[in-house]
Amino acid sequence: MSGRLPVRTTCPYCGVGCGVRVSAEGGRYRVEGDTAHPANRGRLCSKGAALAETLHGEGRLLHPIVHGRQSGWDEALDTVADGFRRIIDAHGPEAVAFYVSGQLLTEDYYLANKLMKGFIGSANIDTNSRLCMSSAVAAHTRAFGTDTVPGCYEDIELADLVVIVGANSAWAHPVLFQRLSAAKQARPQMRVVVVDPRRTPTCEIADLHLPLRPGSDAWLFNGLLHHLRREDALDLDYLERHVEGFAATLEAARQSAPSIPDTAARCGLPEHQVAEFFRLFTRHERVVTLFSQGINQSSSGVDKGNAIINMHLATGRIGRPGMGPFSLTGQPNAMGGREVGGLATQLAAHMGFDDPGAATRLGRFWGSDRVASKLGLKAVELFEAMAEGRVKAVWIMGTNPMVSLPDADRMADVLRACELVVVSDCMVETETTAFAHVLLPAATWGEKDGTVTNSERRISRQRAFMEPPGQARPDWWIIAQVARRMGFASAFDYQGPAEIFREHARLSGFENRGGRDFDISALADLDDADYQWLQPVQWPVNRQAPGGTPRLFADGRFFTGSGRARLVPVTPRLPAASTDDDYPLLLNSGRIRDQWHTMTRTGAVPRLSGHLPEPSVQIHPGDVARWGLKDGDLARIESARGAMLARVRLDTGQRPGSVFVPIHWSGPFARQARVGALVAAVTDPISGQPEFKQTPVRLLRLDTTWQGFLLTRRPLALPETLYRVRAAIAGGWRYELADAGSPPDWPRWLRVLVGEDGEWLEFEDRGGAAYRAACVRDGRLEAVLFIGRGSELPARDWLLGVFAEQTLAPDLRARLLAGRPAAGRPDTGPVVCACHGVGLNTLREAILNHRLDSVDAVGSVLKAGSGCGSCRPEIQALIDQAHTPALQA
Ligand SMILES: Nc1nc2c(c(=O)[nH]1)N[C@H]1C(S)=C(S)[C@@H](COP(=O)(O)OP(=O)(O)OC[C@H]3O[C@@H](n4cnc5c(=O)[nH]c(N)nc54)[C@H](O)[C@@H]3O)O[C@H]1N2
Ligand SMILES: Nc1nc2c(c(=O)[nH]1)N[C@H]1C(S)=C(S)[C@@H](COP(=O)(O)OP(=O)(O)OC[C@H]3O[C@@H](n4cnc5c(=O)[nH]c(N)nc54)[C@H](O)[C@@H]3O)O[C@H]1N2
Ligand code: SF4
Ligand SMILES: [Mo]
Repeated sequence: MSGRLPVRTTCPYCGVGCGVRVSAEGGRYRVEGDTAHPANRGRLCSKGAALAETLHGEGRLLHPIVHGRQSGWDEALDTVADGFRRIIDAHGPEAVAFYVSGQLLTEDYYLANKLMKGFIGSANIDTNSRLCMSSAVAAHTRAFGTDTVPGCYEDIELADLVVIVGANSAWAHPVLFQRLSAAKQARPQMRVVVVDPRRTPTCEIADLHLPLRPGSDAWLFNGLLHHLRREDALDLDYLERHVEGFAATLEAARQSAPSIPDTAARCGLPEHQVAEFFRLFTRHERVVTLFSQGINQSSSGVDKGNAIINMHLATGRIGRPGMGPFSLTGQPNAMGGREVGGLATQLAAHMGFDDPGAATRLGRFWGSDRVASKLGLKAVELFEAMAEGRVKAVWIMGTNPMVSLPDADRMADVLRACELVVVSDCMVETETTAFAHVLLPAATWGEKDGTVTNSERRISRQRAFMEPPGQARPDWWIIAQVARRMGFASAFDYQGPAEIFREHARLSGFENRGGRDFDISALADLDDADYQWLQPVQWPVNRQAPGGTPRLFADGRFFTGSGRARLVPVTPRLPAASTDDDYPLLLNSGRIRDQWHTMTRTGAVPRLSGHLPEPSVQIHPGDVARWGLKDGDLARIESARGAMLARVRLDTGQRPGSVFVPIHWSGPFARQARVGALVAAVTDPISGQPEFKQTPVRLLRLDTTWQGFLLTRRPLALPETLYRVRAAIAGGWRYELADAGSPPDWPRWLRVLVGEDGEWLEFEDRGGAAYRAACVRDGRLEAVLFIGRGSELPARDWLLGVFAEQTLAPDLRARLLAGRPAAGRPDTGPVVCACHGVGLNTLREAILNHRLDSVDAVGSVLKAGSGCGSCRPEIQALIDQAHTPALQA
């Protein structure tokens, strides 16, 4: 444990950007919310609260690997530099590419962009932010002339109406959601509207939920704009002085959504809901509209973003406290990546390819005559170019495209066809590392120093507090080393991240006479100690605003040529593909509460894996019978592109006709569970962002001859089965298994896998269709296996509790193979509160028996909901159910 503790740093997960304080306690790391950080003021969600449990180092990539062999850094770096050099010499700079990530630190990102655009001379650097923020970036740029998020988190608390569109913030931006919930509790007159086809936990605080037809948002906002005009609720003075494009935009709105009934019909909503939303928006001046992937990830995502911004501009509700359009960023440094120009469509420091002087300005600053002056390939185009052999070398850093890109199955062929695939990652086993010719071990959170920028433009430090394991190195170092070996030594001669940050800050002010919003020139002269102690600050940070800037555009001046903001006429479009007889359901994909993306960090933490341990497909109860399915069945989901397997979960919150699947599972955790395999590579024509939320699919019951589950102390190399999911549990691992063939010889397999030792309790029925076994070793449960046809298998929760204990209580031994407690003994049910390990059954019982009517009342009896608070919406839903007799289970 290092002497650097305690340390203040920033959470590596979502774009809320919470400050955390890491200290040492009893030889272990302790992570808590930083009470001094303005983003979270001490709060953390379930993922942030479990960060200490991710510092175990398991599964880490510890040394470079070149063509499958362990190597030293020199050999690996030379292989990368020589490979890129050789391909550039033979085919030109457009034949190589970087594909990077909003999870890199700003300093890493700055160097990757500088190397590719500044010195290799191609703009073929794109990032997973293409899949995430690029529609919002393009919408901002069209409206404001720059990629600017105008407001700050405080605005969400100050607003009288918060509209949440295409965002499940309760799960995806939990601490921001908690801030909003607290503000609403303090000011009950505040109104919250959620616009989302499905009823999500975010709806727990909503006064109005609009479960609109998937993809129909632009009609809703166009309808609202037209309504505002009819109601005389536009700010004509503001429009006159600060906005252009007014007439055409209003005309497009009128044509597409001329009335409330028409809007309601287009959006598949009851008229009274649309009318109520329009009334709320008209009545409240202080409105913040939060939007995220339900808007961005669409083949018309840019237009939808502009339809939202249009309403704010037309009412002058921007740039002042408590109002504005607010694009929520996903990754911890999605915003920082945009600052350094990490997208193929931008240049560094918010310069653009449309500015004819930008490339030469960058050339002057960097001392290079090769700066890219034409757009590079956007993510989906980039991988297409690799498939066609136009791009022959790619360096992937901090992202897992084999899982997260659309048409994901095809990516295996694409990467196989590529001459040189370099991957920098901190983990050995991801679906992408499997394709690397050169694998470079990256340092990760806790081991590296730098900065990140959150959704409200706040730059915060990530600080190292432990040494990287093995030979892992920070990404900036790896990039600089490759650059030097490619012949750019003097431009990449950095001593550390502070020096890179100063250069980045200097560039933001370089020849910037107020024409570029991103300006942190006041930070250009920080010395190393200032950088070490840099306090969270919102850009711009310059001579006019040395303490940072919470809000932009208060003066009604924008960064367009005319200084006016632009309204953008929007003609709504449906998703690219619609359902038909073959594919009658619409697949929606997104996040769950306790997992982060492809699970490389969160997947190994038991208390984060208990909430939703398996890939699932959520479906409305009214839809299942049609497909011959019931709750708990295994299903095969098929689209025209690919297929996946998942457990069926009934959910009355689903819009009939659509299903929801989480994005998180991939090879290391589950067989055939990547939802990306089903999604077609259809993108927005402007932003290039894929349409991840609307894919026509069909659902089939997975025919199995047997199903089962296994609890073990270690991960095991199990026999191949059709369905296999691994989840971290207290004290070991849980596997869910199923297959269509004859069952393996489990009694034998189990002994091979866990060893013969110990006491074996076994039960096998005559036909071999059922087998149950438990191995007790040194007084502790070593393994438990249950195999059967499916439905007769017990719920896993009680056994999980028994497995978690260090010693097996003697009276439980007799119950083991029954898999459930003796009558009258507690069975807590699946975990809802991850902090205090409180299960669903316990909560339901307590709510009924003690007549608990608030989340706080539940907290005072069970502690549930009193930790990080991420489960509070779910507890509220249970309370609501208990008080609505028809819904009681
Ligand atoms: N727990 C957790 N949190 C995360 C992440 C994570 O992996 N795990 N990832 C982070 C990242 S990178 C991102 S980008 C953010 C994403 O944050 P969010 O965008 O909030 O999350 P998603 O679950 O992708 O999708 C948001 C919602 O869009 C809805 N939606 C689908 N189609 C439509 C539509 O046509 N119209 C409307 N209005 N809504 C629609 C979905 O039903 C879903 O509830 O989360 C960040 N936070
Ligand atoms: N179907 C569907 N697909 C989606 C989405 C969706 O909603 N639906 N959402 C999209 C969105 S918004 C996003 S942001 C993407 C996310 O998708 P990805 O970016 O592919 O997912 P991650 O698992 O976050 O990948 C990060 C990788 O970086 C590694 N890593 C962690 N720290 C470091 C580090 O410091 N340095 C380096 N070099 N590596 C590191 C991790 O081990 C991991 O392998 O998925 C997109 N794909
Ligand atoms: S809300 Fe949770 S995941 Fe997001 S930054 Fe804060 S603690 Fe991390
Ligand atoms: Mo994202």
